[in-house]
Amino acid sequence: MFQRQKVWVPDPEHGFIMGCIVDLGLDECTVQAFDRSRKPFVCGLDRVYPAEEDENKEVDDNCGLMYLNEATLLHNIKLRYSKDKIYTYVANILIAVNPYTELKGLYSSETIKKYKGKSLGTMPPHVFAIADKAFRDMRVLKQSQSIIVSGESGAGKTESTKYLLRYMCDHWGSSAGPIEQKILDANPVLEAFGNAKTTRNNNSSRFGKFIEVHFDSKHQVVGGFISHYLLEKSRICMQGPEERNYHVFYQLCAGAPEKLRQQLQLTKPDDFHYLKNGCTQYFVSSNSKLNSSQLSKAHQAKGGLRDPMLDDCNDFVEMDKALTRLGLQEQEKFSIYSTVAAVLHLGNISFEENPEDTKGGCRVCASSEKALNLAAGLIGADKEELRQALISKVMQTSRGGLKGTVIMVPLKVYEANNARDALAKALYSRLFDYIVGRINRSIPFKTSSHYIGVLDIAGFEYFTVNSFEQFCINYCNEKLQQFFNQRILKEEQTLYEKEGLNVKKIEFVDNQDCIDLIESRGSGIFSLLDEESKLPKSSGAHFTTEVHSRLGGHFRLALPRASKLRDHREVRDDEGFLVRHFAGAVCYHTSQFIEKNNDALHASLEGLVQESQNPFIQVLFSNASQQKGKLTFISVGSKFKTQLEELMEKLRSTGTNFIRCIKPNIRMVDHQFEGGSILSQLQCSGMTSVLELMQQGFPSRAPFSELYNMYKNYLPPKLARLDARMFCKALFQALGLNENDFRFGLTKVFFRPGKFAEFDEIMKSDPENLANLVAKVQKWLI
Ligand code: AOV
Ligand code: MG
Repeated sequence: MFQRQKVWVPDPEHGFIMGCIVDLGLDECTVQAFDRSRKPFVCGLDRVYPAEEDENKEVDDNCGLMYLNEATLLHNIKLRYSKDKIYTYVANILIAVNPYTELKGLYSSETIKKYKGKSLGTMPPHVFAIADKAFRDMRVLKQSQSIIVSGESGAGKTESTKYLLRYMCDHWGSSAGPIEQKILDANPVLEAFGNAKTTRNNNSSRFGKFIEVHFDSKHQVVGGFISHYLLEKSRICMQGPEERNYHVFYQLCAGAPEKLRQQLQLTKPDDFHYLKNGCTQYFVSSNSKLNSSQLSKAHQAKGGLRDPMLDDCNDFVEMDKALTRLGLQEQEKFSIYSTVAAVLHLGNISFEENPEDTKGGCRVCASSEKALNLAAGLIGADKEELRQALISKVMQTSRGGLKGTVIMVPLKVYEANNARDALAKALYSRLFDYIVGRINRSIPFKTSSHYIGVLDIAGFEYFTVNSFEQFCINYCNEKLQQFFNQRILKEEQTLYEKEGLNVKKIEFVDNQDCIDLIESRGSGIFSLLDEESKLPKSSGAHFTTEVHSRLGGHFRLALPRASKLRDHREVRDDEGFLVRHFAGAVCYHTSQFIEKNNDALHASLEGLVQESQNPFIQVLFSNASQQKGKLTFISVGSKFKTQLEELMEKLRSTGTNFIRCIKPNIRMVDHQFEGGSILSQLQCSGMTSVLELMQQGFPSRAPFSELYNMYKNYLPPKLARLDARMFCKALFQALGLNENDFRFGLTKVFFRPGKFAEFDEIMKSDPENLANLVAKVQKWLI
């Protein structure tokens, strides 16, 4: 750093702003922003970054910048975004900024054709380029590949995933074949059942997925396989303000044929308790066959919340067609829709205190008899049995370790509400499992040589209040981050080896300690939670105390004592704990951890669904964790841990590609770049730590041909006639550059941080200097 140097300094709103150093201290400096309305200010040198000389220069790959740091990265993305170039590389990692508008031709069949068979970097950055790289690597290296798509809610993961799949299932720009079509058809179905409108994204995926496309030895698509993770269950019974339940509920109400709606007794969303807690709009295209009152209702929904992508009526038709193409017969579809309707009718059963019950039990409200009847009919249970299972539970007394008599314990109103919601959640989540399984059965493969897997899973999350869901997703992101670091590092090192550079090993901060804190068998947070659940009187407060007393002192764990919630409410110690994740510290509220970790039904309800007269419901619950009357408790956390381990195993065995999606603004509008939030997304996705990691090696790199073209006009024609590699060698030799600052690879020159810029400066400095230089080069050549 030097006086008058052009630099980037941190700014909460824009991420960074440009200025120049007016006073330089030992570890601080004073900067005058170019925006003269700001007064000069002091800034720590560790947060000040050198800026590129030409501030309008943008590059496809950030590694082509002279200074590679988080500020120049952010600026490059911004410049490109303003020109509708939403994709940018950092080496092989693709950064994708959500344009929130259709960009003409960006995903057309012609574009697909252009990317087929081209190596990365020869065409402008694109998701298609990543898909093609994965495909070529699979063929050449004979190894399965994975593409990890990450980013926060609304960043564009699911859309990117769809484009990747379309590219892979595309026959060189022509239409998809029958298996490919089925793989593509999985999507509208998964979105209907697993996506919902949230305040962050009108079509938010409320589950994670890993979609494998399998290829035979001739590299033809032969089938697929989908794994899914952590469907959000709380949404089935309750949604936040302005949010909706899963799309399928509204699709059925809006788009199902009249006969089906009558059979299932489906009316408008406002009639259902499970749909009216959030926003009840449903979206209908004007050419649908609804009666006039429904239509006018639907059109009222056309306000600011209406999303052009959401059309419940049309989406039902598309989803239904997709199910048919996937091979589902009318009967099977009917069973699926009936289960969805069963959930809705269940939700309409309410309870009240039973004055006749001396033990404080409850009864079904008289006004809910119809709903009880409908729900029982749809799940194939006797109405009275369903009533009993909802308002009481069977328990076995035990004395001195001996099993005693079976007794019926009446439930209080709130307990009956919980039991009803638990049944609704179990029905819906089992239905979701069934649908994924059913899709998999329709895209089977007998032989598969290799596959390309695409992972679409939520990124690191921190909200005002963070609960079990955030804990699980952030745990997953710790694992993925570790994997990312290991892979990127390995890639850098492989590249150095391939290019014949002799570089010492790069070190990075491993987050294994954080992973251990969460997942260690016996002593990790998940284990403590499972232990707590098995106690006769478990409680969130006791669990929290256990976490602090057994794990206190761990570097990554802290009391949330000092922290205040954003609503300025103090958090008490027993309310939770704080974990220092790689992307920042998150305070978790533990009050609902125990319930959310346990998705088992109580014995009477479990018995009810197992003995259902409806064969479809029986199938849904056939693999329940019940062994001869004994419930084996498999917690949500431990199930996720196992699933995640399987996923990591798969990822480790594949070649990997990363796509980091970025949400440009929270208003979900086009052409608005909120620098501060984008910078924080880059930090959370581990991009800035990649830059740090690269700083230890040779982050800036330029192919010989590029350097040649950049500088040939500065030198006399005689020198400019040399071949590119020779030209560069001569130049570097003559300049007497320090060997430690750069390396010659086979195809590129690699620079240590900042050294590319120094070199550039020498080249463009005064003519006298250059004349000396030319003389030196000529001497060296002789
Ligand atoms: P997400 O998958 O990352 O969020 P989506 O892929 O659903 O986000 O994208 C959110 C919305 O942004 C989409 O519905 C589109 O309207 C728009 N969008 C995204 N990518 C593009 C693109 N390439 N071109 C045009 N519009 C786009 V979440 O599932 O909520 O974590 O849970
Ligand atoms: Mg999504």
